[in-house]
Amino acid sequence: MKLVALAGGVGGAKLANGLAQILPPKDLTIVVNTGDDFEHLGLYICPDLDTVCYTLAALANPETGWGRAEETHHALENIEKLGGENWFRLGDKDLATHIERSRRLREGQSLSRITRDLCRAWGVRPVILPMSDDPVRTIVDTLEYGELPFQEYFVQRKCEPKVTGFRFAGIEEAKPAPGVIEAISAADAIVICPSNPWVSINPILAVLQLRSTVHRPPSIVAISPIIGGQTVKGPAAKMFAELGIPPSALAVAEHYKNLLTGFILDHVDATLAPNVEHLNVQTCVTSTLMKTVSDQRQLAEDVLNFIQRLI
Ligand code: FO1
Repeated sequence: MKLVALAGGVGGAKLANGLAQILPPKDLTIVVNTGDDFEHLGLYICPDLDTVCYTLAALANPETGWGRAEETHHALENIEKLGGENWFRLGDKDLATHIERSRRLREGQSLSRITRDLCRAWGVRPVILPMSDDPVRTIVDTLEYGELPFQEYFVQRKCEPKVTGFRFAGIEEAKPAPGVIEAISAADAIVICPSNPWVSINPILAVLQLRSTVHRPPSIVAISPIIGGQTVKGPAAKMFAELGIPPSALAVAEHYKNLLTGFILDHVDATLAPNVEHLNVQTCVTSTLMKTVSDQRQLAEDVLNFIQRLI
């Protein structure tokens, strides 16, 4: 079975890693959000791409889910001593990625090609593609400060401002990266990973424009990032609430309802399954919490079995 997984952030990376444990590398393409990318300390940082790549390379920091394992912060500590910015925690090993990627981007190489080469160096075998080689920037509209660039909202202000909306600067001009539409056209299904629907998946969907760019979109299955009304990590539930939508797995299914063939929700939310089915979306109830690599693999197996039943 050929799959395309849409991912961003730690939850997406975990399920992508589970899928990578099961599927042959040639059958898995992971398309990653780049709306979180930004320039910082003169470097081009791609947090979601790096989180997915590090996770699949078994290099990710197990406590945070982002950044590198066994990391040190000597460079950042010294930047701080010089009066530089230290709010975005860039470790020494991680900095090597940003320095090398920034150098190659300045030479005119594309983000997708650089990502391919970095993955090769890290021994990552499934294809990992940025959603686009063109710059897209997520801007969070907030009650207190108006529009904030994503990382200023997320890291610097710790997701505390109240969200009133989102904008993806550059989205009109952004084309899907080379290989993305081809992978989707050849896929049996698209898996929308349990990533933040507003800021991780919406930018990818906005770039893909599935209905107009893909002749016959494959089955689409989403996994709820909201369990029992709460997100495992990150501000997705807070965002739903601030936008006036009670956060729940049902709210996630409604968010994607025009796209979905199937929806996977946790046992905790089993009572919501009939409401999701009323949206004309088939459901699968299972354990969606991924605390260990074996949980990632188990959820990936459940996703694949569910898709087999749908296609
Ligand atoms: N998240 C934080 O909450 N604080 C940080 O200092 C931080 C640094 C960081 C460095 C590199 C990287 O690849 C990711 C990093 N993240 C940090 C995570 C990241 O900003 C967010 O998880 C994503 O953008 C949201 O998916």
